[in-house]
Amino acid sequence: MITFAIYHVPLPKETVKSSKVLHSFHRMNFDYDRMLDLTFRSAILFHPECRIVLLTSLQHQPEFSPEIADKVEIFRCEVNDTQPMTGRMWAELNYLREHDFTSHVVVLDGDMLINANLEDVFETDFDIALTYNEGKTKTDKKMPINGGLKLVHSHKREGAIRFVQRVYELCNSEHLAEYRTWWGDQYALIEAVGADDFWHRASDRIRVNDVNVQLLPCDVFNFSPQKKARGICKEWKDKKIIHFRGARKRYMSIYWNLYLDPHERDTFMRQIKRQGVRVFLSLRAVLGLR
Ligand SMILES: [Mn+2]
Repeated sequence: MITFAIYHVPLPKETVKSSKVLHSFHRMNFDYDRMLDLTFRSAILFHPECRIVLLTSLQHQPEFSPEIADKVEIFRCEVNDTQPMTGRMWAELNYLREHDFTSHVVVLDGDMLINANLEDVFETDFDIALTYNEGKTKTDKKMPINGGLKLVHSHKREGAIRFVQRVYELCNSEHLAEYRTWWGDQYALIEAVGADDFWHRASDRIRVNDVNVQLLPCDVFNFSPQKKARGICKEWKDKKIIHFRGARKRYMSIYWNLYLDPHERDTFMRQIKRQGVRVFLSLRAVLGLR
């Protein structure tokens, strides 16, 4: 079983205005509630038994579509909404501390679509898995580990919590203070793993202070299509998770409508048919027909 947990707290206008990055996204007027809804629905599509949890502030009153409204669990904690990166790490840390660990936990961004079943990833015995990008861009060199996805193994409570606690502390430390609204978690992640250990690793399994960190390639597990519309003109069947980072957010809903919504409808029709057969069989039994 997997629990999918997403952090989302609406940002105060002043915080958006004061950050260059946030300002450039928010000008595009993305429908964050719709995106969040689709991330959860995509998780259910490939994991019908999963739990879905929204990590949010004490005040936020989220609204979900009828498809998932009854299923979403809300986890509240006190967060500083003017510092979204530290706020998120704080909420994730608190959630892991409270989680009963009867399931694995996938902590993910609300601009992602789950595009495959992820159970087999957990056959490897890691404490926490993170996705990396070894691209040649300056950003990839500085921040090779993406902040949008963390996978925590249900057998590995202590190690995962220790690691996330360390990332939170780094994120909140003075030398990263200027990145608390954006990038902070990614700087903290590579610092927690150790940049030297990362770039000189012998395999994708790194041991950090007794914590087993599994590295997974973004190309499969946290894939970002190219920014132009061409990026979604085909279905990415071989990608496990698709991340509509930055301006790609505008294509998330279109991708869902084109490729995942038909699956959701098929699943729904199958359920109705199965229930129909059950009703028919019980009627037949009641009436004593053969
Ligand atoms: Mn994202």
